[in-house]
Amino acid sequence: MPPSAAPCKTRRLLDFLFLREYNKTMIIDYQTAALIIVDVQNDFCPAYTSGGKSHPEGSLAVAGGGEVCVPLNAVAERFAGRNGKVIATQDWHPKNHASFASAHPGKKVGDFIDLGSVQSQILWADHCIQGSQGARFHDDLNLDSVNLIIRKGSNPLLDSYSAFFENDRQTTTGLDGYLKAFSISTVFLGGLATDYCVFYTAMDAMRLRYKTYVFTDAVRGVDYPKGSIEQALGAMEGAGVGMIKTSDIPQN
Ligand code: VGL
Ligand code: ZN
Repeated sequence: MPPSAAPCKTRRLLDFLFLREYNKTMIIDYQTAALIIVDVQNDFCPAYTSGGKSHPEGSLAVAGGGEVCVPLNAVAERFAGRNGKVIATQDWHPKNHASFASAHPGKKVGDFIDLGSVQSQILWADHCIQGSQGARFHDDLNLDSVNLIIRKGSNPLLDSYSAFFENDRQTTTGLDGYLKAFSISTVFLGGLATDYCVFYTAMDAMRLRYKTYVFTDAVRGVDYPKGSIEQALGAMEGAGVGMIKTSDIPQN
């Protein structure tokens, strides 16, 4: 359940005063904050060349997917330099995963099905298959600052959009335990895709009572069904997620 409206309003007012009045400089306690980089993987990115190596378009490419690398690298370096935690997630499906249209004869990409406890699971093109090139992180994402990699979506029968829980909303990925073990109470999110894995991660973070921010310049979305990016951004904001830019993080 999202927290009640009152704290959200207060929170938005505080963010407003804080970000505007203090010249958009956030003060971050890196001991209690973590950066979560969601699914910046080849299959979610258009074709690109990096270090002389060309990569084909990913099977579930989102427009501008690779563009999140530069701003996220900058924030990750900042966190790592202050001994803050940086977590990266990886969609990591077995072949024939239940979220693939190919696993359901007669169904096609974009169809919806009921999947056990999960109603209206969208069927995707095969993507992020364990060990494949498409499942690897984008080559321009700097992993040097990353403390922990969480792989999700490995249950062949269940999808996992959120970095915290599988789509049954109950099975943990272990991320909440990790963050709690380090007394982390604030999370900053960026990555792919705005309307799926970033959205579900942000909503779960709120449900788990983390103070939650999304970097609007460091996310890109699928926008299927049409309008789902706008809807996801609106729902996150309505739930009290702070919408900020990576440039709001002080770089000095
Ligand atoms: C994602 C669709 C299917 C995501 C993962 O990372 O947003 N979207 N699997
Ligand atoms: Zn997936």
